[in-house]
Amino acid sequence: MTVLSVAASTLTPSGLGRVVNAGEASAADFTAAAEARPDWLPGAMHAAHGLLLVRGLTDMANDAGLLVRLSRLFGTEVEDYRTTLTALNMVHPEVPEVFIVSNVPPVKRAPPALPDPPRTADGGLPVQFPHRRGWHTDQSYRRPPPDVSLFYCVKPAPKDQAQTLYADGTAAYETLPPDLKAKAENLVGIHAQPRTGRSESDARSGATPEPVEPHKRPQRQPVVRTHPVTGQKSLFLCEAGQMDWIGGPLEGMEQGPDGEGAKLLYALMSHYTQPELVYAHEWEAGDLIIYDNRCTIHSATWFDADKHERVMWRTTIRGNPGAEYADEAPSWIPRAAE
Ligand SMILES: O=C(O)CCC(=O)C(=O)O
Ligand SMILES: [Fe+2]
Repeated sequence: MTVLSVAASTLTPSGLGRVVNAGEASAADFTAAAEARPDWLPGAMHAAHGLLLVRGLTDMANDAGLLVRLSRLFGTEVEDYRTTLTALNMVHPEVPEVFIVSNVPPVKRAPPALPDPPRTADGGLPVQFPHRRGWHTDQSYRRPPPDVSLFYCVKPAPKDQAQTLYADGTAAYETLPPDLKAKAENLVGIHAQPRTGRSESDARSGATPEPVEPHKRPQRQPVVRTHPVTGQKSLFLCEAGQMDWIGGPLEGMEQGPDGEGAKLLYALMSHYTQPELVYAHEWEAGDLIIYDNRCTIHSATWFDADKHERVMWRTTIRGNPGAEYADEAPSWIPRAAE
């Protein structure tokens, strides 16, 4: 029998992340054990500020359907990427709920650039914004945004490359200095889909923004979200890559990359990603990370994509975004009249 248990210690001193012990269980047995106690994994995730690590599920790589079964424990709707205008070369050919993050064809996604300089002054991996870029919560340019993502390692890059970094939004909110907390409290972020003409370089080019189809338009999101299950408040923000640099990034504040809105966003992001709040995961084949997009952010790191192949599978799950989004139609699905 597979016994599910979770480590006592957290992955950051701030309380983010716990390791789930899968023992010697096969991926199928682990999945069946989790399904037999459907509240257990979600409960463990909530108790760890929205992050769980399961190691050793190597044989899940032979059955992507198991990742979808585990995903269903975290919400009613596991995204079917064939129905969400996702480029099909990034979708698993047999299991369309699985999005593939890889430098291998047909996906051919390039890793992010190395930070400048590549290491911190004491030789460590840079994690804090703005030294580290790319921090985001998945699909924050959609309303409602997804609740949870599962991220599974089929083929890792070598150690010391292609880590994924996770930051603790709950602790980030709790530890905000009073002046920043007061400013953040009722703030609204404006999030934009990449490659819709709203990026920082688009804003700096001075070109007139192209009209965006309604289902690709920027979306408003509260900067402080109250988690619908735990009731805890957390920061909900991305840095440059998923914000609207033409009409935002923060509603009601001076717009554009040099405005007062950008300054406040960057102060909040730098606080959010301080090393005490960040867990850097070195991937091994068979690792699964479950992360709650409502209360964490993450960032990919560089690897040498000319020398190494990396293959990761991701699912995104919706169903409980909180009262803020009650009864909203999905913003990203074109409607008949459009
Ligand atoms: O490749 C990574 O480590 C992270 C990718 C990512 O952010 C995502 O797929 O949502
Ligand atoms: Fe992501």
